[in-house]
Amino acid sequence: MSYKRYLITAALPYANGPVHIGHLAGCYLPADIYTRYQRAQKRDVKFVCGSDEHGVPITIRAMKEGITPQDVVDKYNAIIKDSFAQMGIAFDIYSRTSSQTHKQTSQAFFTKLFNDGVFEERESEQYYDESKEMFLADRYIIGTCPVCGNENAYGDQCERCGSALSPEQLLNPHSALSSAVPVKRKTKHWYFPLDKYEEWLKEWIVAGKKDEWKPNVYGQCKSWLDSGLQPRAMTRDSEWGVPVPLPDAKGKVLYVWFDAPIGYISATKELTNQWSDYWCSKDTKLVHFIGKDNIVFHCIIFPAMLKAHGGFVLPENVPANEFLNIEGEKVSTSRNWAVWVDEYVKDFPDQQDTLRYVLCANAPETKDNDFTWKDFQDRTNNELVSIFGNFVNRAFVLMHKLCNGRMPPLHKNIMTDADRALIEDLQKAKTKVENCIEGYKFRDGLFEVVDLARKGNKYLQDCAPWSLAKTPELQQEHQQKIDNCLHLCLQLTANLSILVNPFLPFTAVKMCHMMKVVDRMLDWENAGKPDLLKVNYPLRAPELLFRKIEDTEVAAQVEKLQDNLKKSGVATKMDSNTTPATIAAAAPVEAKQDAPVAKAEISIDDFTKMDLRVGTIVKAEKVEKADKLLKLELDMGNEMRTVVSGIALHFKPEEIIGKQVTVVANLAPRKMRGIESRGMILMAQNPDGRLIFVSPLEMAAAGSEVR
Ligand code: B3M
Ligand code: ZN
Repeated sequence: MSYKRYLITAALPYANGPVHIGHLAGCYLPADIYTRYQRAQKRDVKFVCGSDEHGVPITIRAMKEGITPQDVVDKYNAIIKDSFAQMGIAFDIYSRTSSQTHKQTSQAFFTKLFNDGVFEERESEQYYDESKEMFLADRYIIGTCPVCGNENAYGDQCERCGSALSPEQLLNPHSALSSAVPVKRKTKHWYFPLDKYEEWLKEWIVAGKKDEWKPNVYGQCKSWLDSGLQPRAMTRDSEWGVPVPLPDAKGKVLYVWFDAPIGYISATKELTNQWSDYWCSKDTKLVHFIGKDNIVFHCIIFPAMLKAHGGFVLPENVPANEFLNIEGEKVSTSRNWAVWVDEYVKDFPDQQDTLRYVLCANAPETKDNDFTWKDFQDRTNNELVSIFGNFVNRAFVLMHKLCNGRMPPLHKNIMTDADRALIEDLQKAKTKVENCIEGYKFRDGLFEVVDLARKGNKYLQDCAPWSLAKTPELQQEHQQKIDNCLHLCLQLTANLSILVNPFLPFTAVKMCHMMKVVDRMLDWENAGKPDLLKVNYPLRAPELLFRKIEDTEVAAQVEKLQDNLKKSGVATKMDSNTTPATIAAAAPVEAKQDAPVAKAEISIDDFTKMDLRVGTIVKAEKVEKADKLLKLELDMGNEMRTVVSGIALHFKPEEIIGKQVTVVANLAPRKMRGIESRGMILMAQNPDGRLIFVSPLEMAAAGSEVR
């Protein structure tokens, strides 16, 4: 189906800290690549984003820094906005949810649902600080962790042992604001009846979207839908947020996940008077780029809100990336284990495209990935510099040397098969890159571009025009061949600039400058043409597109990470002295996922009956007419085994090849869909329903016993 307009959103970052490269890789860079490509296609596109300035994360940060929430959002909004601008993330608007437009828009949205009788009013018991006269969010309750004894555990989590907690589980609970012992108080909130939208969501997602949406996104939605949806409170007791627009709602604000996604609408309103063309028309393709921790809000809650309101377009796709770890460890802002974008641009001035390249080439598109500074160096030096940069540079230098600095002609009568093959590669690359970007496979798209440069390098190496020009006589004799080679290399360069533009926009602009062409040449329709540069046109001297990353730079960055970690000392206690007389957003208690039920005791003999082994997945394929099942071939060391496993909604066959799994090897064989399954693979299941491989931490020999 073709669309008249594109509305592209990127998750609104909380203005409670700077953005790190995990944010870029997860959401903003893919969204920017996609948008730049659509713009180059001359499509009507709007790219909106802004700071998420409400909610507990903001008030917590205010408390930590001893400043007001307003100070917090003013400070970080400016830093974040600047980081994006520096990295070339080209939003049409970067707004803030503290804007007047947003207040009006989100209140009007709430009022419409209220007037239509959508909400259910409910009373619940919440922790309350009597001395501060306010309800307390879970984060504002501190006590002793029942698991590890840490005396400074929060009401939602212990940061020492990582246990997820509820305030009721804390021993000796007290308020982080006053040290008072909190009491329970009744409070009223407005709940959105998600349960009533379950059927509709199933129809829309399960019946409608499963082939389009990424498996990780679809899988999470499916597991939420399968476990049944509950009404969810859309208001909170707090002074920080959008006030609930009802007469009997003093001290209550909209839940941050109610107002934040409406922020996409508010931002579009601020951008253009024609905002409703984008939001309220079926011709719009709405795409939400997000990180994986935001899936349920964008795929279930916000669409249900839009549906309840009526009149709005629903997202066509919600591409969510997984997480990017740093040097083998999860990003942690409290431990300061992160690479901050504002620091990167200071440490590596004018190297934005280098980071864009590495983050895209290593994007966590299908699984969590790892960023290491060594890999940053390797990819930059071995791919960007050696392949892409080197090709462009050589083509320009040789053209200046052997063709008087002008675009040489193409002598058709002496064209070789290699010449024709290069033209064909250049023509094919357009469609390949296009398909990748349209399918949200940005890594693959980027590899196609680099691959084209690689082909250019090989072609140039094989023609070796320098060897045809060893002496003036020789050169004269071979000038036509030399012309052809450099003509094609330069046309290829022009094509590379168009194809690379969505990914590395700074580089594309530099290349246009060298070729003395206007930016319009970067229009996507020009890709695939072998005659973009005019014959005899004088071209500029080459500029350095990329530079090598030195070992010392890598070492300095690794050291910086370690230093930050040491300096952070991990904040375990909220300092109540620095607490401004501020706000605590008290979240109504939401049903926590039940812990798995413990099973009856077994003897050691029971255990040793099990034959557990490590298997390596060598083949995986879908089982026909069974959308949950994958047929796996496992290398068990001394034999191959077929195992049928119910993991197809969670993993794509191609992404699990090579993974090691723990196998219950002596389970009685069982026929499933006519296939004999010999054994079972073990998986961990997260509370959110996600499945995680239970694999050895290092590669083990296939068939190794697990004891
Ligand atoms: N601020 C969460 C986050 O930054 C949240 C996203 C809002 S998108 C409407 O991860
Ligand atoms: Zn603990």
